Amino acid sequence: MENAQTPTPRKKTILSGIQPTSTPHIGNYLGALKNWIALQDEYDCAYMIADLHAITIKNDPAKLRQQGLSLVALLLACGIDPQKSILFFQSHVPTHTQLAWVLNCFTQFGELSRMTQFKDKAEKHKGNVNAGLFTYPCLMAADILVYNADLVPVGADQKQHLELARNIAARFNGLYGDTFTLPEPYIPKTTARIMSLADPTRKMSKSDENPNACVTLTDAPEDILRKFRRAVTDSEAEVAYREGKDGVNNLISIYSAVTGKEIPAIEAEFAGRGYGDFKTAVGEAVAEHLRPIREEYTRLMADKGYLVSVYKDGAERALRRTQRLVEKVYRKVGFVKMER
Ligand code: ATP
Ligand code: LTN
Repeated sequence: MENAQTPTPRKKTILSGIQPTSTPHIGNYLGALKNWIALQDEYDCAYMIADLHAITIKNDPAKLRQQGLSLVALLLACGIDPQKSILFFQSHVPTHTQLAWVLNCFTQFGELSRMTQFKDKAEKHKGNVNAGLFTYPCLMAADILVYNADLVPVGADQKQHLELARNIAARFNGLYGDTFTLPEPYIPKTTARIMSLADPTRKMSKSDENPNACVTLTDAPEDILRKFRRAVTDSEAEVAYREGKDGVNNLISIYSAVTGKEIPAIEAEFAGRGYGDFKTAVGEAVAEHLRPIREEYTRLMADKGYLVSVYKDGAERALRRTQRLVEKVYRKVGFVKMER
């Protein structure tokens, strides 16, 4: 007899991560986190706090711990829903490092040497060019491949790491038969690279020494306004999105992302008005957009028991989801099966 019911297609899988190195900024938010939230209904999502990756740079342990916990609260405040998505700490789920070791052995020294993030960070942290910083992309590939993720929402700076993850996966599949899904990057069009407010030729970064360069998700409204009013633009006084106007383009992208207005509408809105008005409008729109996030964050930070229950449950689910794949990989490369 024919089965009248068509099977529901499997939801596609998403995996992404963020390092707990300091409070996320609007670059992290508009480049990646906003998509994390938006994709939760349509995909099976696993979101991870990449604490293992964070120690590739020198960190104060007490600070790292505190930032890890507040990042759980902030991600929930941004809209991660633990009923829909898995939220966990990378260090709580051993399958990531179990797979990473194997992937290390399928990645060439030359490939890792070409990674621009490695070159940048090695230059910036000359006294601590550790092996973890070098093999960082193998652990990131493991994070993604261990879930068989289809899609990885990230900012543009992570594209090269994703291409490497795909290459490692394809290489392994070529040698051992179909094992890993080849992941695709999911990068927003206009906000893939939010630039520093102090130097719009450089990406906004948490580690910027200039406090006016970067707006974090928990900044007070008056600080947000001040930072936008001081944003570096140009001497033309024309709010237009075009090549050579890095500072203005950046502000238009941010304004568009938080208000939902299209770029031509923004240009029309500020035609004939000075940069002063425009910068104030962007600052106010960002402060207003972040207000509910900041309020919810403050509320959640007072409920540590809830935060613990979320990341504990997340780690358990993540482990269950990924154990079989690691066993499969270990079998394929020739390890004797561990009897339990
Ligand atoms: P930073 O360099 O700012 O210290 P990071 O890039 O080292 O941060 P994460 O905090 O792990 O590392 O980044 C989380 C997500 O934010 C990634 O998907 C990354 O691509 C994205 N991202 C980081 N900076 C920007 C930016 N300026 N614009 C857009 N997306 C960004
Ligand atoms: N390297 C990433 C953080 C990260 C990540 C991942 C992102 C670690 N593992 C897996 C996507 C998928 C960064 O944003 N700096």
